[in-house]
Amino acid sequence: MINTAPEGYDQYRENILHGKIEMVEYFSATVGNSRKTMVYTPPGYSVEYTYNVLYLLHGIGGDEAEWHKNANPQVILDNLYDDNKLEPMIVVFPNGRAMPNDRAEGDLFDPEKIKAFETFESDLIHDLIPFIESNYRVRTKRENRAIAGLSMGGGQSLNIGLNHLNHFAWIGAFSAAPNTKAPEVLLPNPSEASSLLRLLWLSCGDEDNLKQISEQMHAYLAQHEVPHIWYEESGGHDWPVWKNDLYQYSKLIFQY
Ligand code: FER
Repeated sequence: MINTAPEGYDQYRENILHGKIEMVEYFSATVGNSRKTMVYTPPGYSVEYTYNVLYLLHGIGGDEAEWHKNANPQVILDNLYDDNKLEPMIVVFPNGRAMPNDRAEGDLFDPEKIKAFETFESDLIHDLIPFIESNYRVRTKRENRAIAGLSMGGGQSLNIGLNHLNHFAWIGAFSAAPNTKAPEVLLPNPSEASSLLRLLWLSCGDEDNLKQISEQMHAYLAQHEVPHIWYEESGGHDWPVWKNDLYQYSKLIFQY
């Protein structure tokens, strides 16, 4: 049983160590131009140490700044460190719409824009991860890499994560959207996936119209005995749910 995040979990604390969140750019051979991503480095970030990395993805209406603008993830994470509930990790907030104009403007359901959420798989694996690994002190084994996201980004996390279990051991989908591939496509070999996964997390608000996507995945996982967490919480397709998910999920990853 997962309890809702305690009161104050998302309130800025004055007298603690704080991490840093900043915008950086990397070159994407996949897209053919320079792309933006936000990167959070934890309190006390030091080149003396090596870090785990969580890639945290946005929804259909967002971009690399969506989490930062709506959820103050740096505050949630700083507080978790202060409470000794988090393994040190860098959190990368990419832009999951991998196309030359990746702004969240115009018709967000334009097929070209939806396709760009698929193209991101290549951008992440071939461009962004290598950039992070050559510019930050990070650990590079699969057990040191996690992927999670909300809605469209939740679908991406399942599609990309389960297709690259050699890259990711910790996978989380918050309110996964209909871009999520069919469970039997994502997990053709459930027992192999089970042995590689350290955490497979699904969550969704009970008032979310997209809940059946998560329920369908959960049913398949249960049927094939793939260990996972299915966390149905109160709420809709909205930030209070995703902030709570970040709080809950981030505590579970990189616990070896
Ligand atoms: C859809 C409904 C919702 C869909 C995507 C979404 C690709 C994404 C929602 C979000 O990211 O918040 O039919 O199809």
